[in-house]
Amino acid sequence: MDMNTFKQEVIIYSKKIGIDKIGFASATTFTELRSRLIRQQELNYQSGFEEPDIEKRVRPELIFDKPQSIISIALAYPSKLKNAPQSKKGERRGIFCRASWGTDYHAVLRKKLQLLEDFITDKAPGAISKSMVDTGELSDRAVAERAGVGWSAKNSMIITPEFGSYVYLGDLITNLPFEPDQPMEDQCGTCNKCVDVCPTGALVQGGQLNAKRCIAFLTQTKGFLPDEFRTKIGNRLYGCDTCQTVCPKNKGIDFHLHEEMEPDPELAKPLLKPLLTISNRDFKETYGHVSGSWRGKKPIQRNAILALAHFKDVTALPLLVKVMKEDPRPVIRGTAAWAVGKIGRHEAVSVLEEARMKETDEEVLEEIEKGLQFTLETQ
Ligand code: B12
Ligand code: SF4
Ligand code: SF4
Repeated sequence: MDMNTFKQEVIIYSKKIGIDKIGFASATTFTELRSRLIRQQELNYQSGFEEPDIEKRVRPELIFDKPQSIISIALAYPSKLKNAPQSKKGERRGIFCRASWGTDYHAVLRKKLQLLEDFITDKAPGAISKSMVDTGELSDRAVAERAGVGWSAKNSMIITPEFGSYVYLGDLITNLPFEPDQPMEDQCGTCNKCVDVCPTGALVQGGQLNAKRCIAFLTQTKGFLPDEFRTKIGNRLYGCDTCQTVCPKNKGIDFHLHEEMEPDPELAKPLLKPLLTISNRDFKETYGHVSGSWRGKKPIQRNAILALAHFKDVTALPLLVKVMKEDPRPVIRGTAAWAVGKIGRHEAVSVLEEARMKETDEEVLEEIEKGLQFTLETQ
C-alpha cells in the first residue's frame, strides 16, 4: 500500500465525515512533555483529572502494541450564543463555558473517530487503532501540536489558525506508518494578554498553568471553594473561557459546523435560582447530555450560590435562607450561609444567628461565622 496516497484518502474521508482539521504525528516518546509533566507534579500544579502515570502519557507503546503513528483530529465549536438570554435584576443567570455547549463533545468526537477507524481498517486490513478523547492517557494537545494541528499557545491551549482555540481534540493511535506532518510555528509572539487577564493568576507564565488556581478546575471541585476564589468565579457555573475570549487569535471566530454542538441558550446561560433546588432527576434530564454535568449537580449548585452572591441578588435571599436551613449537604448549606451574609449584610444577622443555634456541622458553622462577619461591614 502506498502510504502517501492512503494518507490523502484518509484526509479526504475525514472532511467528508465532518472532521474540521486532521494531522499526523509520529508515535515516538513525548520527551519534552515528560519533563513538563514531572515539573508540574513537583510544583503541585496538576488538576488531578489527568492520567497519573506519566510514562503511560508520554510513551504510546505502553498503551498500544507497536504504535507507528498518531492521528490528531480537531472539531470546531461555536463561540457565540444566538439569542442569548439577558441576565436581569431578579432573574440572574450563570454561564457554562463554551466547551459545555451542545451535546457532550466526547460523544461527538468518539463517533467521528470510530468512522475514521472503520474507514482505515476497511481499506487496510490488519490495521489496528485505538481512539481517545480527553479521558485517554495521551495529552491530546501534545499530539495535536506534534501533528501540526495548531500551536501550543501561552494560554496553554492549542490554537489553530482556522478555528482559533475553540476546537475539541481527539487522537487515533495506529499501527500504520503514516508520514508525519510538521509542527506549526508559535504565533503568540509578544502578546501576553491571556497571562495578564487571568483572574486568579493561574497562568504562571506563558504556557504554564497552575491548574489548582484555574477557575475551569475550581468550578469542578466538590468541596467548599477556598475563600480567595469565591469572588473571582463571577457567574461561571462550569469552566472558564476568559483566556480564550481575550485572545486576539479568536477575534471573529465563531463556527457552527456541527448541529450537535448548537447550544440551547437556556442551558448555556441558565437562570440561577431554579438551579438551587433542582431534583436529581430534573438535573439529569435537563443537563445530563452536556459535558459540564459530569461532576453531578453539587458543584454547579455551589457555583450558582456564589454567582447569586456575586450579583448581590437580594431577591434570592429567601431561597438562600431556605437552602441554608434545609439542604442536607454541608457544602451547599455552608456556601448559602456565606452568601446570605454577603448579600443580606445587617439584615441577615437574625437568620444567621438562628442557623448557628441549630447547625451541628463544624464546617457549616465556620461559614455561618464568615456570613456574620459580612453583616458587620458597612456597605
Ligand atoms: C487536565 C485537563 C484540564 C485541567 C488542566 C488544564 C491544563 N492546561 O493543563 C483543567 C481542569 C484546568 C482544564 C481546563 C480546561 N480545559 Co482541559 N483538559 C485536561 C486534560 C484531561 C489533560 C491536560 C493535561 O494533561 N495537562 C497537563 C499539561 C502540562 O499538558 P498539556 O496542556 O496537555 O500539553 C501541553 C503542555 O504540556 C505544553 N508543554 C509541554 N512542554 C512544555 C514546555 C514549555 C516550556 C512550555 C511553555 C509548554 C510545554 O505543550 C503541550 C501541548 O500544548 C485534557 C485532555 C487530555 N487527555 O489531554 C483536556 C483539554 C486540554 N482541555 C480542553 C479544554 C477545552 C479545556 C478548557 C478550555 C475548558 C473550559 N472552557 O473551561 C479549559 C482551559 C484552561 C486552560 N487555559 O488550559 C481541551 C483543549 C483543546 C485545545 N484547543 O487546546 C482538551 C485537550 C480536551 C479535548 N480533548 O478537547 N483542563
Ligand atoms: S481558564 Fe480562566 S482561570 Fe484558567 S487560565 Fe484561563 S483565564 Fe485563567
Ligand atoms: S492572548 Fe496572546 S499570548 Fe495568549 S494565547 Fe492568545 S495570542 Fe497567545
